[in-house]
Amino acid sequence: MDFFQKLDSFNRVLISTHEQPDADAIGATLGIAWYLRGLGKDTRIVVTPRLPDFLKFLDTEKWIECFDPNFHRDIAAWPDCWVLADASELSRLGPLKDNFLAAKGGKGCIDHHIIGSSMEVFDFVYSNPDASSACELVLQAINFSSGLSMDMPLAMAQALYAGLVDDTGNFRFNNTSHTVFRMAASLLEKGVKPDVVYRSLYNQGTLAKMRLFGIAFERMRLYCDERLAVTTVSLDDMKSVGAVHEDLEGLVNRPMELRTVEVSALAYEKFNGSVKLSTRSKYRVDVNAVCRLFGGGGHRLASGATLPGPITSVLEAVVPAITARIEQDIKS
Ligand SMILES: [Mn+2]
Repeated sequence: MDFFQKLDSFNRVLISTHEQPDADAIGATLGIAWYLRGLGKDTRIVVTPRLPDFLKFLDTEKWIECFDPNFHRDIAAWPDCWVLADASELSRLGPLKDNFLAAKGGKGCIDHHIIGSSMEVFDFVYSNPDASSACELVLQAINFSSGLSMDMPLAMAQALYAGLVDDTGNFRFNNTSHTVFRMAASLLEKGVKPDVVYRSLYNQGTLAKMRLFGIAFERMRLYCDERLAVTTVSLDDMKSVGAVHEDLEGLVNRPMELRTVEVSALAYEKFNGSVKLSTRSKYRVDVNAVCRLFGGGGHRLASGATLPGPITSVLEAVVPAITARIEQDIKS
């Protein structure tokens, strides 16, 4: 199925992604917008709650709108097609979900997460859980690997490159295929500077973020013969150092640096009183299976879920579930 062929019959395309967008989410929405605008289509990108500061360098044309319930009151009426990139599970849309459901036009999705429960709402789906990133899927959908001669603006190439970089953990995770490297090389030929993207994505931290990581590491606990690392962050923790939720980006990956750790779990409080659980696995343990028990999803080695608070009751449920999964998946 050709993703962009499906979009061909539409003229006003709205592009959205999951809540708290990361580099892949933003890169993919921008990549799609650049491509469709090149075809003369009208596009808008709406994200929630906002475009993180460290990703603003990707939005060179300032296309990205932050969802505002008042300003975007009639957003559902605007598109003749609404596309989700890097998300297919509607619960991950946050406050955009109701508008998405209310929209009358076509609905599509391009995503590399393990397919969730809400697929019947889409008219067309371009999905492959083996792809490293939504940006890889966008590049595949525009036939980029065979389209070196394609005229691609630098800003589009840079946005898609940022998604490849971030979702492969800087080309280190097991989703780093030869296809990813070929695509990355082709994007460099369009003028992308890897050091510029690297500095923009990873060297934009604040003292508040580093202090927050300090609090989290200080409190980190190991379970299950030190194979499970659990970190927690409360709203009070964030307040005490002046940090915000986007400062949590990257935290869940850090305990993976410990030799014995197979799974890292981070639980943090959201403003609405619920707790977001974020999990990472080195390579043996299926953390997606665990997150699904709690209504979440994602990838085999990187998944998440949202549970009712407080954090202590989340840990009471989650730690035994992850421990059981570690014992099931690692037969020593
Ligand atoms: Mn992604």
